Amino acid sequence: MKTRREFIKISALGLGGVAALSSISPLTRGASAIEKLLGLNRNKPRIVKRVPSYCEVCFWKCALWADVDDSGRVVNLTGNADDPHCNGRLCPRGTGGIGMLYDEDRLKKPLIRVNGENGQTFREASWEEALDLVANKLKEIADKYGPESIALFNHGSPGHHLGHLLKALGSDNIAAPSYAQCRGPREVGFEFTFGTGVGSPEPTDIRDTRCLVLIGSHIGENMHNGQVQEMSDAIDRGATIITVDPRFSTAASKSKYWLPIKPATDIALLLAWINVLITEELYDKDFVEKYTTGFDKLKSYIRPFTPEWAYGITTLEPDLIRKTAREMGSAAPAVIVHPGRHVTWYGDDTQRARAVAILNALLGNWGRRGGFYFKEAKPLPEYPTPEYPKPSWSWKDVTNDKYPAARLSVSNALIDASIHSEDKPARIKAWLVAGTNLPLTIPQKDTLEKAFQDIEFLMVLDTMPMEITGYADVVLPECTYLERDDDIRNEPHRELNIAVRLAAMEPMYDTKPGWWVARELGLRLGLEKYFPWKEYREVIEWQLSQIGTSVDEMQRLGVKKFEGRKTPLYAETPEDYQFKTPSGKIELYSEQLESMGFDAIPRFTQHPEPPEGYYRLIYGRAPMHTFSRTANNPYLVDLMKENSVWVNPRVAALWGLKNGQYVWLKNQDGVVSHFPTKVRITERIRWDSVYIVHGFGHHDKKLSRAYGRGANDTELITRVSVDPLMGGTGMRGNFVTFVTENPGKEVVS
Ligand SMILES: Nc1nc2c(c(=O)[nH]1)N[C@H]1C(S)=C(S)[C@@H](COP(=O)(O)OP(=O)(O)OC[C@H]3O[C@@H](n4cnc5c(=O)[nH]c(N)nc54)[C@H](O)[C@@H]3O)O[C@H]1N2
Ligand SMILES: Nc1nc2c(c(=O)[nH]1)N[C@H]1C(S)=C(S)[C@@H](COP(=O)(O)OP(=O)(O)OC[C@H]3O[C@@H](n4cnc5c(=O)[nH]c(N)nc54)[C@H](O)[C@@H]3O)O[C@H]1N2
Ligand code: SF4
Ligand SMILES: [Mo]
Repeated sequence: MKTRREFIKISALGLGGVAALSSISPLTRGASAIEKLLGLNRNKPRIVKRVPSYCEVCFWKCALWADVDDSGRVVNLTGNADDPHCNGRLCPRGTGGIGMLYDEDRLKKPLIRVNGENGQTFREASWEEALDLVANKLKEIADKYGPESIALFNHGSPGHHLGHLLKALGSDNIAAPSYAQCRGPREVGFEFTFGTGVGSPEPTDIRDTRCLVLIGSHIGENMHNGQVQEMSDAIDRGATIITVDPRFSTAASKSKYWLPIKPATDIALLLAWINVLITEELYDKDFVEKYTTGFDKLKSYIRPFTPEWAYGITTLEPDLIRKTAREMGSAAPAVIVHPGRHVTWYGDDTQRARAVAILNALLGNWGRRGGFYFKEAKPLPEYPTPEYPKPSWSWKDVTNDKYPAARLSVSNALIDASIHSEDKPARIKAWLVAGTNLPLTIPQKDTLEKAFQDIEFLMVLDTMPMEITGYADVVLPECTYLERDDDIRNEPHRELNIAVRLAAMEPMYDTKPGWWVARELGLRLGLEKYFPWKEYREVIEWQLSQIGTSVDEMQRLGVKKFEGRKTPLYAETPEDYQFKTPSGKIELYSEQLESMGFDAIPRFTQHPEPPEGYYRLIYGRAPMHTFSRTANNPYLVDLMKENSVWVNPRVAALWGLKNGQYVWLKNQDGVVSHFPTKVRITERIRWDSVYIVHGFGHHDKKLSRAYGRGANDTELITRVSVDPLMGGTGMRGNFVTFVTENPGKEVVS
């Protein structure tokens, strides 16, 4: 049924009940962007209470206070001074998070797909009707194909609630793009080396470091709050920053050394650095002796990989490679080679992360001040509910263990398992999607489209009419994070701490919290024993009582710190330290990988080069936006409304491009961006690459501020290099050229 799931532009509907922004926003119209951002209302509101929450604009989860005025509206957000994630300061996106609440384009009522005379549209529905429909569909599909045939794609807090529902139903086919499209390879690379992954927030002791090495990692544009603050403090204290990036990033501009590497060659640089550390005996000999295995094998393996060898590959001067390796060696152990975060680049990403891990190990910085500290989370008991039924299969079984080192579900494997072919019928039949805009998040649009056509049912829980909602059979409007209670944050950090998120105001429109949606569906599916509470506040209260606090106390504190770490922050008696690897040591040479048929030590392999007249498409972050989720935010749009394409002057001259001119980008497979983007001519990018900020080029017309603004990098990423170890989709092997005439593409999806 190829027409069963057309992309529906929600704009085709009269949504009704749309209050004008001026009547709902506490922020005076006409106020400047900064005034708006800071919540400086010209008619200063009277604050009557402040409610603790933590930010959902990105996954650093800064704890904050929501100021509520006498009419019950949130008017201002400020960082919680006791929070180790933000130290009392929100980033621009966090402050502008209030725009999520007052975005008049929000989803306001449940929507159900209907086949009408003029094709498919959505009609508004009551929650009762929409939930009944979802529950009936899930029941029908679970009865027919087993509950395992239902998958959940999620990112952020609603995922936990729907995950609980799905596990109670009997499926653990649950995936987030933060694994196979983001940090999965780094977790796996570090696990194979140190026995533990990196996790979030990264336990990098940046505030006390003497040397920070950033490989691609573009802190400063990547605005992960605590990290940015610590990096800025480290710079003030005179720390050396070394940035490896084909683009002169904000971080590069703060660096003593910028290494404008040829993209896709980082492993060669890492091997050369390892070579210098070993041949010049700059590594930490005691540390290596005590805690590592395989040093001798590494030493003989690394011999040919000199800076001169790497020069031919990376285009980086041998002298610069040596100098920077010496800087690291002399700062050790107060040195960090940052593990990065979005690391799904070229398909050999787990091995690149291994090379980063090996380099860190040689520098002896594990468990050392100014290196990596030992993070610890406050243990928090789960609210008691019955054990989940055991699923009879998961995505690993249907893919024949294709990605042997994947520890979490691989979203692209679940998508593949949703596609039907003659010889391989689809095993996944229905999707729940919560808090992830898959069409702008998952590369290879054609594959995703096939899955959209083949699945029998798609429910989306979102706050905005994003691209993903256009594919849904049922759209459920979640209220924003400021309008709901949610899970307690107990992420690891230097100090044990928790933060709460309590509803600061009543949900606007006919929107509901994720926990409520999960419970209502649970009740309809006969899973009431998994939801033995009425309000999520009861779960929070119970959990808090288990760790000696209460909602009352947390309402006053927002963040609570605890004594009683089980491990010291830094290694005190290193003799006793056991790594969680098979050998109990840091594995410089991985016999585990070797026995699985993979390289025991990372190897450099050449990746495809751009064809004549094409440039490598690289992408990243802008400080005032998060992925695609903020592109329509009324306050953040004032700071940046569209992306531009960074082009080297040599290339611009070759193509006769002018600064500010709009161009379309066309990739190696002939795919042209739906919308044009402005040319930004700058020496800050190598001639062989172009750069755009991810998250723009929205094609849902209901996004009144984001629609048609900028180019969408994801639609140009038609090729991926899949990491054979963990399934991560390397996305930087795509090449684009410029189209200066309007290709006049019909914008349908
Ligand atoms: N081309 C390309 N692809 C990428 C990346 C890239 O740089 N380029 N980056 C990758 C990385 S690192 C990551 S982590 C992922 C991120 O992937 P996603 O998390 O999918 O990113 P967003 O585009 O922000 O989509 C978030 C969705 O959640 C919705 N949302 C926001 N708040 C709430 C809420 O409170 N409740 C609910 N129910 N929904 C909410 C938003 O409206 C939006 O539809 O993307 C990956 N994919
Ligand atoms: N403002 C803001 N901050 C964010 C986010 C956001 O959406 N907005 N998202 C957060 C999330 S989930 C993540 S995962 C992180 C991602 O942020 P990071 O992990 O810091 O960075 P990446 O996205 O991997 O890489 C982007 C940088 O890599 C460079 N680059 C491209 N190709 C190569 C190459 O071959 N080699 C090298 N050495 N560099 C290369 C690009 O020029 C760019 O500067 O950001 C986080 N912080
Ligand atoms: S870093 Fe910014 S956007 Fe992310 S959680 Fe913190 S304040 Fe929010
Ligand atoms: Mo990410």
